[in-house]
Amino acid sequence: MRHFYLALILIGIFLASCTADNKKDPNVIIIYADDLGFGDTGAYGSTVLKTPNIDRLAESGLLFSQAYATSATCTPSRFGLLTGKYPWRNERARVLSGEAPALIRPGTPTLASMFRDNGYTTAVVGKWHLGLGDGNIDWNGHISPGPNDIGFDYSYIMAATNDRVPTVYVENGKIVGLDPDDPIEVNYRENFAGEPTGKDNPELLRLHPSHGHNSSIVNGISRIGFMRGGKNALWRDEDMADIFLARALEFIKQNRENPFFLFYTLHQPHVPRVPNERFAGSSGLGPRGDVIVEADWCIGEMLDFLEKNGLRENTLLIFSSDNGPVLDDGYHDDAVKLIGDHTPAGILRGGKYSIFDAGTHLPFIVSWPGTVKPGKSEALVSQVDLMASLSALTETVNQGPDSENVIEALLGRTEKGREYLVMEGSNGRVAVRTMDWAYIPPYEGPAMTNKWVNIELGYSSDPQLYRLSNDPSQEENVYTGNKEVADELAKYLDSLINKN
Ligand code: NG6
Ligand code: CA
Repeated sequence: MRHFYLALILIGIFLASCTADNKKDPNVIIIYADDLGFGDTGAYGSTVLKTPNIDRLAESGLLFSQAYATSATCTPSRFGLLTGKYPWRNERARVLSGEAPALIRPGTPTLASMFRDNGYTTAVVGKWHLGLGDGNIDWNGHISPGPNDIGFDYSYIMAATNDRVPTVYVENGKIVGLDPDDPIEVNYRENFAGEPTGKDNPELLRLHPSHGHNSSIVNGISRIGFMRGGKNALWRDEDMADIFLARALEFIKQNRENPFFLFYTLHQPHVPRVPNERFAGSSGLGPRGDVIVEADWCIGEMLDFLEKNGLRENTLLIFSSDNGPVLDDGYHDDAVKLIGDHTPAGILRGGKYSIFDAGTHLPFIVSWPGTVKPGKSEALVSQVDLMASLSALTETVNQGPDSENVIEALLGRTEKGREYLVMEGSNGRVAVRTMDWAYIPPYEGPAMTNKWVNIELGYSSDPQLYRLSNDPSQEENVYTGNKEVADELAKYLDSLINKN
C-alpha cells in the first residue's frame, strides 16, 4: 500500500512538472519580414492588399499599435533584436555588403544563445545580413564565424540580401549544392574578367535596375557586387520562399518534442521582388504586392503546420518587420506605377531609411493561444526588448544593455510598455519618443533620399517635435511653444548615448 501511495505521489509530481514545463518553456517563433510597412497588412488596415493569414494570426493574438524596430534599415534592426543593444552604439551596425565580417562576435550574448543556454534547440532560417567570417571568407570551405557561433544550433540562410551576391544558400556554414570543381568567388570592388554585368549587358536582364544593382547577373537579374562560379549552387529567386519555408517546417518537425526557438526571417518584400509563378499577378499591385501575398501564404502554411502538430498552444509566435516600406528600392518592378490606393506606411510619415515614424514603426503581433488573450495593445515596445522580455519567460536574467523587460505587455497583462524609445534613421542618427511625443534633434540633411527611392528622411537643421498622440502623421512641428518638452527628451537622449 505504501508503495502505491508513493507511486501516486510521484506520478502527481511528474504530471505537475510536465504542465509547469509546458507553461515555462513554450516554443518561440519570430517571423520577421523584410521592408514590410505599417500599412501593408489587412490586420493593420489595408483594404487593397489582402493578407488573410497575417490577419488570422492577428485575430488569434495581440496586435500592437505602437511597436518599433530599432532602426530604419535591416542590419542594425537585426543586430538590436538579437543582442538587446541599440545598434547605433556599434559603428559597424550599418547595411552590410555580402562579404562583410560577422558583426556580432562569438561570445556576445544573443537571443539565440539565451534560449540555447536554457535548453532550447535554436535555428535561423532566411535572411541573415549580419556578416559572416572574419574578413576574408573562403566561400568554398567552412564559413565562420556565423549564426552557429552566436547561439543558433541550425542555420539555413542567405548571406546578406536577395539583391547582393553571393546568391546562394548557406547551411550551417556551408554553401548548399556547391560543386567543388566550380568554386565561387566574390568581390565587391571589381568584376571578374569576362563576366557579364547589368551595366554592360542589359540585354541579358529580365528585371532592370533603376539605380545601383548593375553588377553580376544571376537568374536574369543584376545584383550588388560581383561573383563568379558556383553554377549549381545559385538560387532561383522564384523558389526562395518555398525553400526557406520547407527548412523552417523541417526544423519544427524535428524539434516538436523539445522546446525550440526559430528565427524565421522572410526575404519579402525586399528587392528584387520575384514571387513564385503561383503568386505572380495575385495582388494586382505588381511584384511588390505579389511577394507580400506569397509571404502571407508562407505564414498560413506555418500556422497550419503548428495546428496539425498540436503545437499552436505551446508556441509563442511573434510577427514583425525589420524596417519600413519602400517602393522603388533599385529595380523597375512597377511598385510605384501600380501602387494605386494602397498605403504601405498607413498613416505614418516617411518610410524605409527614414527617421520619421514609418521607418521604424511597424506591425507587431504576439500570438500564443490559451495564454495571450486576443485583442489590441497600445503599449510602447521595441524589438530591442525581446532579449530581456523573452529571457524573463524562461526565468533567466539575460538582458542586453538597452533591452527592457516588457513581457507583461507582450502577454497582454498590461498596456504599460516603455517610457522612452529610441529609433534610428539611416547612418546612426537617432530620435526619441514617448507615448505622446517624438523629438528629432537637428541634423544636417539630406531631407530626402534620391529621386528613385523618393522618401522623406526627416533630417532637418531645425529641431523637430511632434505630438504623436494627436498628430500620428507628424504633420506639424510644434517645437516652438513646447521647447521644454524637447529639452527634456534631448537630455534623455544625451544621457543614453553617453551611458555606454
Ligand atoms: C541599399 C540598396 C537597397 C537595399 C538596401 C538594404 C542600392 C542603390 N540600394 O544600399 O536596394 O538593398 O541597401 O536594404 O544599392 S535592407 O533592408 O537590407 O536594409
Ligand atoms: Ca529590410
